[in-house]
Amino acid sequence: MLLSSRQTAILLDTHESSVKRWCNAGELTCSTTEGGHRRIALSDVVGFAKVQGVGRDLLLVAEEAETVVSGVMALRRGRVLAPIRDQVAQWLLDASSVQVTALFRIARSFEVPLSGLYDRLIGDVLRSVGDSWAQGAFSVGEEHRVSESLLDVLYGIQASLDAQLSPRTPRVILGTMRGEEHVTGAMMIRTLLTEAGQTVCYLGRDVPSEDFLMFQRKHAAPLICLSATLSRSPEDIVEAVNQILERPSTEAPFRVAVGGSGAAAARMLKGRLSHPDRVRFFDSASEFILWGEPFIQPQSLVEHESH
Ligand code: B12
Repeated sequence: MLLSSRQTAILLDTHESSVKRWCNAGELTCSTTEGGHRRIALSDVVGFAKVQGVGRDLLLVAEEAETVVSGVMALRRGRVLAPIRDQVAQWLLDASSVQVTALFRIARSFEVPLSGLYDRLIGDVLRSVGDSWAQGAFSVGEEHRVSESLLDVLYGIQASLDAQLSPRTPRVILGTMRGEEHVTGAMMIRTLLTEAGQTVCYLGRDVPSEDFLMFQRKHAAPLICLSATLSRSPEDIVEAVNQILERPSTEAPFRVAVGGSGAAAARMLKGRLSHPDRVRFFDSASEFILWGEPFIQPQSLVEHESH
């Protein structure tokens, strides 16, 4: 696989001018296109990184660099290649969170949005894990191992984002609905909101409806985010949302965003919601971030929605 000097610079965590200098000095092997652009083999970049001790993340995935870099390039175009999906599944199964975190950082430095990584790459990985489990090819322990490794990655991302944020009053209350143990989707939304500069009141898994309300009241938060997977029935999701909507929205008005694999089926029952205008269902994290973009810096989520 051949890389440009800019791509090489990103992988080596350095400036393009340094790459050009190393090429000119013959320290980094490169060829030149007819148009005069430098092309550097990924294997040479990895070799250089090892010798010079540069490119921390590249070194962490050095053995699988081809899979990672070609997979990241495809993700930039919105595609998930099978080799990177299988590699991430294997790393999660091996509890190699460090490599997955390095892959995330590499993808981020190539401008793959975090929401895209979650929806496409991690979504695909977990779907294939879920299918294997349903077919009996994956044990419960293996499924837990994968989820816990992924949570390690997500908590790491959360901690690094928290370090860059000055805490403010939370504007978003987030958790999984009552009875819902699948928590990775909610953690993903937490990191995305934090990345967007929001302080999130995160309640984790299996949260009773009244507790979402309690925290909404405490912080006068304009948004409650609920995560629910296919393991919850659509009727149960709608009932949980209705319990939350019971509170009159005038005191401290708020909306409810429902996401997770259960959201699509629950959306079909939207007519059963007591205040459908205050609820929005999301199929993906990317869609949510797109919807939320205008309110990310802003006065009020509710104001934004009513415009
Ligand atoms: C890991 C896993 C588990 C782990 C969860 C560990 C954990 N700490 O989270 C454990 C082992 C505990 C588990 C338990 C169970 N599971 Co399970 N599990 C999964 C698996 C493999 C992955 C789930 C996951 O994390 N998905 C990844 C997230 C990223 O996807 P997502 O939820 O759709 O979220 C994305 C978007 O929807 C969005 N999003 C998510 N939340 C929100 C919120 C908002 C506000 C917004 C805007 C967006 C948003 O962002 C995410 C990024 O793309 C799925 C397989 C699958 N296909 O999903 C099965 C799966 C969901 N589980 C299933 C089942 C059946 C169960 C159990 C009932 C098994 C059992 N008999 O005990 C229990 C139920 C537990 C409970 N009460 O909740 C079934 C559900 C199918 C069904 N119709 O019932 C699935 C589909 C597996 C299968 N193929 O059969 N499970």
